[in-house]
Amino acid sequence: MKIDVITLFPPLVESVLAYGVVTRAKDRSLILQTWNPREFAKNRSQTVDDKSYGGGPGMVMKYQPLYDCLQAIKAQNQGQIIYLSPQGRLLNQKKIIDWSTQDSLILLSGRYEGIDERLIENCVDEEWSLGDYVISGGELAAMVVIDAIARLLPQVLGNEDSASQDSFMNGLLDYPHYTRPDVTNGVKVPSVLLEGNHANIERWRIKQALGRTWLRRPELLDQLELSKAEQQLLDEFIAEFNKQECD
Ligand code: 9D3
Repeated sequence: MKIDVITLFPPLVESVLAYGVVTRAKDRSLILQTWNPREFAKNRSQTVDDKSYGGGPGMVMKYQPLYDCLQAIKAQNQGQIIYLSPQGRLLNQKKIIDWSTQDSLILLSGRYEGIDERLIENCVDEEWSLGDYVISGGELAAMVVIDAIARLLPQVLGNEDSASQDSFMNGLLDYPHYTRPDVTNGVKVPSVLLEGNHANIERWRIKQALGRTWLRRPELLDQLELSKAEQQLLDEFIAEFNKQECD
């Protein structure tokens, strides 16, 4: 997969390749290329921003350098143009999975107050946000997208990895995890995990995943169609939770 990123800070976006899953981007046939719109600015000072029509604080990214940069990319990448912005739809794993199956993508990272609206109307296919909080530009958002996609790409060589067992792959939060020792500061690991009965362990994990989703992210449950067995495990969790509350 090829990902082209338009950014005023190429080294920032490229630093996503320095750690973790994306380090081995090549093993996952991921090719990352950054493009600086400043190199497409026509005036001598290579200006990429200007004042906002209508006034007010903050600068806006100019149309022309971004447009010319996009035309150069489009000569070699026909993928969707994704603008990362606070005005976008809330990004989710379903969208990441969709993107991970594409041959190529173009990510557009904004700075300042954002980009000239006409570029969004003319050139942008989709606009996506990380969430309802403010970061200072689209680069970190692009890096999040790159990381999330990279870990889903099949490794050309090497071990099967855990991505397919992910939390969110099934629409639920993950169950709790424990490792040695079996007691820390007097707190024991749940005994079912030490007993070696794999059917019981699986049931406990599903129950915890359902229960934690019910407690912390109930809106995720609304989007799911639980099986009879899952509904029963959740009912057990809720009953035990309510009992605990009364104690
Ligand atoms: C005057 C209002 N502006 C500052 C509070 C709005 C604003 C402009 C540009 C807020 C943030 C940004 C830069 N943010 C991004 O480019 C961005 C982002 C984000 O801030 N939050 C969540 N997801 C994303 S994706 C890109």
